[in-house]
Amino acid sequence: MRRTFLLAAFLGLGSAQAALPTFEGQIIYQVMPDRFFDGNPGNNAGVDRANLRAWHGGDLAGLQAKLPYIQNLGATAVWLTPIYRQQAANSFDTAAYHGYWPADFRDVDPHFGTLADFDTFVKATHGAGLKLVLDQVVNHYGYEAPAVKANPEWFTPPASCEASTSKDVDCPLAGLPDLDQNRPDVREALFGHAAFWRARGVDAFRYDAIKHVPSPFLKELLARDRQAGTWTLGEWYDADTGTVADWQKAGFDSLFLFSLQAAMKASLMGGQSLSRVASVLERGAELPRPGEVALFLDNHDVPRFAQGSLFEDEGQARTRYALRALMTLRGVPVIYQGTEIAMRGGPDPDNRRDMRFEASWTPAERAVFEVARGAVAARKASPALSRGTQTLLTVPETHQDNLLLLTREKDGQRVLAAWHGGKTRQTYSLKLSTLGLKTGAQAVSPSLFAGQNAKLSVSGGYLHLSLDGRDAAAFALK
Ligand SMILES: [Ca+2]
Ligand SMILES: [Ca+2]
Repeated sequence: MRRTFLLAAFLGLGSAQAALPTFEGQIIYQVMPDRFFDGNPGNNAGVDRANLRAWHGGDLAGLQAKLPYIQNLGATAVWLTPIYRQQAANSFDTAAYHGYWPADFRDVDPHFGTLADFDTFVKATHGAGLKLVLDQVVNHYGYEAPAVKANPEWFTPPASCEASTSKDVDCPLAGLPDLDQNRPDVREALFGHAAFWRARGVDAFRYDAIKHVPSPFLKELLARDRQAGTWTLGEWYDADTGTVADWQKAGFDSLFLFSLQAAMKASLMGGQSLSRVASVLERGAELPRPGEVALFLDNHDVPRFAQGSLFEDEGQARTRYALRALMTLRGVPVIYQGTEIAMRGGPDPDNRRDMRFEASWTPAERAVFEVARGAVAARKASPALSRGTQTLLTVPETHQDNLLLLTREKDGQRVLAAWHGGKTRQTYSLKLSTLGLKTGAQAVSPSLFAGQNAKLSVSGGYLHLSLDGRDAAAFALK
């Protein structure tokens, strides 16, 4: 930061030209702490692991104990779903284990530990070389939070919701007590929450449910984050490229690209044409900062990726394919705990089953993990894959259902990524001029991903590509 400033000053640019916060090159691992690892049975009040709607006992101590696991996978950052103090009561027979029913935005829920435990955890995370992304709720309190009765004036009155022309913003989300950000005291409190966690060493915020929060407030919040160097990632459920682009222009560093998640699920898991994915990637030029956009296969709000196949082995095979494919794309990959072993599960709360670690894995789950680890390592080892520009190649129409090709380029290094959605191994011979690809003749090149039988060669103006069924590969291009 200081160096950037000095360089800017030297160039006479002034501090306003300081670099924007960036996560390009990072790989985020998403953790739901209650469902990750129990490091302290002493804080397990009300825990019932047989009930998916109850607390399960995972905590900050457990997460800290498992940082080596996250490092071993190769992730460089951890995103925690909210760890705030939650409402004590259940709502709809569900406990607040997920963290989205806050009662105190400046405290840690006792199920997760204490503020002191959080500070220790931040030190450990940074000591392990990982960045920390904290989930921030700015739209609502929990249904049963004491503040709802103590300070009813903080919340949007029912009449405002009825009269509103922006019902998404001014009406309660799932009936949750909706904060009125038009009030200066509410705004100041929310700015203060961000400052509170920033001061404890958090590197980035994931802002929950931004579709339901007024834009003028969000913009001011984001301006403060940017000023402080905090990277921001917004969750606009179902966002497509246009929504992500709009919000990057409005001050978010990143949003989750839900349209790509839906396309990857339909194509790579569901067996639909890869042209669905291509049609999302074709819009990449609309994004002001494509390298920052968060890319994911699943999360805690959608059914598990592997659940897209009825059969466990197919779910695992297609998850291996999708994890490799994800690591070839421009953006910031986010891996939800358990996706690296193709955990199954339907909609909430079934997509929040307890994480299982090495000792309880089947050989097939271990194989998925090794593919994930290998693909992450290959991405990190390649500047082109981590931070390169991305160009979608024009695949001949006869192959568009089963083949997707793109190049990534950085500092003169180029990588060709190939996704093959066919059921069996196939060799493609494609005319370079048709693909719009300029490359010199070269010898056979193996994939950058370890343990994969994929080959690329170029001869006589043709690209020859050989890939196993449902697999994605990445080749260094000369
Ligand atoms: Ca515990
Ligand atoms: Ca709202």
